[in-house]
Amino acid sequence: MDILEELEWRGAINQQTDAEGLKALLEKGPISLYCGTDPTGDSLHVGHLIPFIVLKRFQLAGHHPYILIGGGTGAIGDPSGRSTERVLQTREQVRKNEAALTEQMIHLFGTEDFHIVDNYDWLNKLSLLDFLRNYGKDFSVNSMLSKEAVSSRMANGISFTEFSYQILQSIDFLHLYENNNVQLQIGGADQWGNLTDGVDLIHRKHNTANVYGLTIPLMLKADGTKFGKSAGGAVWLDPKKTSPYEFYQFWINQDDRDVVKYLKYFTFLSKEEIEELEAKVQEHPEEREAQRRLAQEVTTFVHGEKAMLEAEKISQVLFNGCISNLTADEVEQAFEKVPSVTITSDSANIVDLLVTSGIESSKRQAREDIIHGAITINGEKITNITSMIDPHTSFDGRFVVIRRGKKKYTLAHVLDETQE
Ligand code: 545
Repeated sequence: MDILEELEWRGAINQQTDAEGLKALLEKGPISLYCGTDPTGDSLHVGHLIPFIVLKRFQLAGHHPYILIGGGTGAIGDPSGRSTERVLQTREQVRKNEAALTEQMIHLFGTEDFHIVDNYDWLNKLSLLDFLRNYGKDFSVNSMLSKEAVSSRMANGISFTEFSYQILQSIDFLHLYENNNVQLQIGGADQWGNLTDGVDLIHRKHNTANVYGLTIPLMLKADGTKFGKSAGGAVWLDPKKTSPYEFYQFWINQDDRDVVKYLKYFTFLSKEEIEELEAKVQEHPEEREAQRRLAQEVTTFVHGEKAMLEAEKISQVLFNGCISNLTADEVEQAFEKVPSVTITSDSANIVDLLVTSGIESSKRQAREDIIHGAITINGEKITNITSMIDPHTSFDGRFVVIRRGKKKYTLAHVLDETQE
């Protein structure tokens, strides 16, 4: 399979400006291609990841990827896929987000044969008169109005600023074509209008240029809900926003109806491996091997193998209850989403601890639960109401994990006296 056949098989092609032309170009050898992202936030989420995985596939096939971080366009705001006008970001905000995204990209792509460019470098130098004379003349307002991103905003309104966005993204493609011989731009389906504009602009400036656009379908879920959301909101690539454990859980919990589609989209497993997993979904869906493989692969790609193994260990430990096997950092990740309380580091009687931390409403209730074996501290059942709990002895003295009943966890953060 060549790269286009592979993308086709993976379901990763939505529209192309000239499928035959691109095929012929790729047959001749490696090309340079790009995908852009605007620093409108400080992290990508799993939805944004899609075209960058395709970019990575091109890289693995020997092509030269460019990632454009839109320091210039991010200061304007792409109307594509949005029903309302954006609030302008400050230059400082854009810069901060840019630094965070750049770090994320380096992490995903490595440092070899991969380039990051910032369109602020050239867009910022463009004077208004040059913009209108050199580029504005190549755009017809009529055709700009017909673009989905603009026409869909006719009722709500769109500023001249956002209306001009498509010209800026086209100037980028032209710039990268002229300076870096970039011949292909890829993006999500919402970027189609911007991509075709760029191709048209390049053709106006260079009649015989071989340049192409390719979009990737937006991901849909079998149950009709939006892809990329978990109970806590978007699933981010930044481990501070979505822990690797939570990230892993997002993938392992995918539906049987979606899992093969996601293996094709989000992993670098071969056709043979994915077909084998597909057969397993049919024959032994209860084993959830395809989901486990999906979670392992994507978590390793985004967070590295060590974080993936940690996420697996946490999942296992929470399943079998042996939490004493966790390190303090793992405890922090595992119980990030459960209610938490703060306790002092003094040794305390179990009944007092449960009441002062608010886990039990009264001492009588606490005693009853202890006697009935419903209370577990750090994975150990406590049945004696006179037991003393010493926070220094568990998880580097940072946490005490309290469980009431089968599943109700509370994470007690131990006050660090050295910081008071
Ligand atoms: C700017 C200048 C260029 C080429 C592209 C751009 C960016 C493009 C755009 N892309 C989206 C985006 O989202 C914000 C990410 C927040 C961290 O707006 N005009 O920047 C998304 N993109 C990835 C996919 C997308 C797209 O980053 O293309 O379709 C989402 O899947 O919406 O010269």
